[in-house]
Amino acid sequence: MRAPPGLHLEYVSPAACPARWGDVLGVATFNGTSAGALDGMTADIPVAHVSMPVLAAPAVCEVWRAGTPATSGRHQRVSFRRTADMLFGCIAITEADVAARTPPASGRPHSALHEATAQAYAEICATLDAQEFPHLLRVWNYLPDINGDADGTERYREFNAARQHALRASGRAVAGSVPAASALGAASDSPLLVYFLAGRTPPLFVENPRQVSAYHYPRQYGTHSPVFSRAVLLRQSGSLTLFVSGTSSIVGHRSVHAGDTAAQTRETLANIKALVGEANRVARGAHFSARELTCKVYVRRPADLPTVQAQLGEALGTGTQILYLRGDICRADLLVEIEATAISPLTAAA
Ligand code: 3EB
Repeated sequence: MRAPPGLHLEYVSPAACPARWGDVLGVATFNGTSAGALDGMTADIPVAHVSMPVLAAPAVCEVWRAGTPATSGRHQRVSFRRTADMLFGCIAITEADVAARTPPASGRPHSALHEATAQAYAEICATLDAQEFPHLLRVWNYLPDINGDADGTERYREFNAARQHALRASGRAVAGSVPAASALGAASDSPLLVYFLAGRTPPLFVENPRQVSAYHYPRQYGTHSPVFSRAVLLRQSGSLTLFVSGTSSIVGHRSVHAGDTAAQTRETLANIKALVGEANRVARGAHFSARELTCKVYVRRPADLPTVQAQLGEALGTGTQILYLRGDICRADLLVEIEATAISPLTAAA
């Protein structure tokens, strides 16, 4: 069996992981799938171990394939694998290690999370510069205890400040031409984990007409806005890929439907549908439908799973691939967040 050309994404159980690894760019595992379970098989393929329980299914692997043979490499602490036009990378940094290396006695100016985030982004940007992949397309950020407190500031805000500083220091945009992203809370003893996809040609950046751009959020959400686009569209190798950022029950810049999981899920789906409509409007040849999205759904309270599932079933039907995870959302009043990917072949005419 040959993989079709172009980027490919699937969620599979570790046991069903493919025997054929040549065109696999990278893997993310959930549910604390032991490092060992994949080790023998994955050889030098980057694996991002996300410390987040899978809901309603056993352990799951998120597998990104390129459709053409890939080669692996390492730059500082970034493990990566690439083809001629796509690069997958991941980096994990333990805050305790950062703190141990820079004891407070030496006048550490920032929290360990700030330091870990700055280092992760500096090393990611250095990797992309060295490999000549200038365009960060999609980034997944998992940080422990995201709603907790770091020296008097919410840890997510601390992360935002460090991410923005590091991107600017590496000469990158902090608004407008910025990657799609997700930022979620993982288990409290886990490292800061960042994995990403990068390309050689610029994508289209898509914003949601129902929402203020995250990089323009007012200061009530933190001194430094989150740096991400609502979605990114990539035209490459005969296909069109839509990366939808983590999306929540936010209208304008405000969280809506506090405490109401069903309503938050419906609002989130309305946001995703608006974004898909916007992508179809701005990209020649795009005919995406919400029903063909591959989704990752983060649920704060496991007991809310049936409520969330019912809303998704109603809105998306039964044909979509959906992975449910237990995770903390970056605003304390949000109960659910959904990210998505769609890959569609481009016809010659498009
Ligand atoms: C939001 O819309 C919800 O900080 O990278 C979604 C996607 C969210 C990405 C990020 C945060 C991020 O603001 C939170």
